[in-house]
Amino acid sequence: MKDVKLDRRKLLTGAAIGAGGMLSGCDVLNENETFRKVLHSATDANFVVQRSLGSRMALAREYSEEDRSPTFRANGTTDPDTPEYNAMAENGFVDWRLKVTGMVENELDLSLAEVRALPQRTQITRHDCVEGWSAIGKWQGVPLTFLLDEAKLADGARFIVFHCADIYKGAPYYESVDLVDARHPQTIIAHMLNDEPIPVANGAPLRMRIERQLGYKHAKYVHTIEAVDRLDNIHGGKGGLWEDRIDYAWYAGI
Ligand SMILES: Nc1nc2c(c(=O)[nH]1)N[C@H]1C(S)=C(S)[C@@H](COP(=O)(O)O)O[C@H]1N2
Ligand SMILES: [Mo]
Repeated sequence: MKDVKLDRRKLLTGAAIGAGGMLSGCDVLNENETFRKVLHSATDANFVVQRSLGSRMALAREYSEEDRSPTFRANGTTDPDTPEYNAMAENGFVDWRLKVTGMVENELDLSLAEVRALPQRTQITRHDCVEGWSAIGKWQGVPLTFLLDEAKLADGARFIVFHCADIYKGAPYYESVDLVDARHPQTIIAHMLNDEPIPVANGAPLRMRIERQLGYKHAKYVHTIEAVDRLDNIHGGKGGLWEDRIDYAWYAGI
């Protein structure tokens, strides 16, 4: 039993390096009778391994073009409306910069054009807001894992923080995830929604898609991505604006 658990952990960890390989690995394991029994026997340790690596790396469902919502509802800040933001919006965001800073060996400072020229991923997914609405949209952007590799995470980096250009009722909006979600294949920094540049209401010019978590984790208006080893010294210390403000869960997995 113990050996099997260790094997599974090793497989999952190894496969996590190439996300595509991971899924086929899981599929193959699930077809294996012994493995199914082991999983269903669900000792605590097995459950933890399954939950922490297997299910967290699984892909969120992707939809077809016809499934898209006629309009993608906007929520929270729908226009940062600061002088700096308005000036950049008027200019089609040619002056927007995306910085990757903190615990990295190679800081990045990219223009929107440079972001658009990096490797891209497109996905049609469902956004679930904790307030009780959902919308399906098509997002295109750069996998966050690619940016983190370009920036070379320093040893000890544990969380990725997204800093946003809007002040929401008095505090700057921000969010954060651990490295599992940061490196999830569907975690992208998007610049397109439904084949158009993202509208201001939905986070122009760059917003996160964290597909395995609830809507408030998907930071809009992102200007800085920061790698850190702790969250307790950032803003209210709980890893996000809503976490600080009204105790929303930091891990909002779906
Ligand atoms: N910068 C920023 N990001 C944000 C918010 C916000 O107010 N400011 N609201 C969050 C919430 S609660 C949701 S549901 C989604 C809404 O994204 P949408 O406006 O594209 O629907 O953005 C999230 N990201
Ligand atoms: Mo939300």
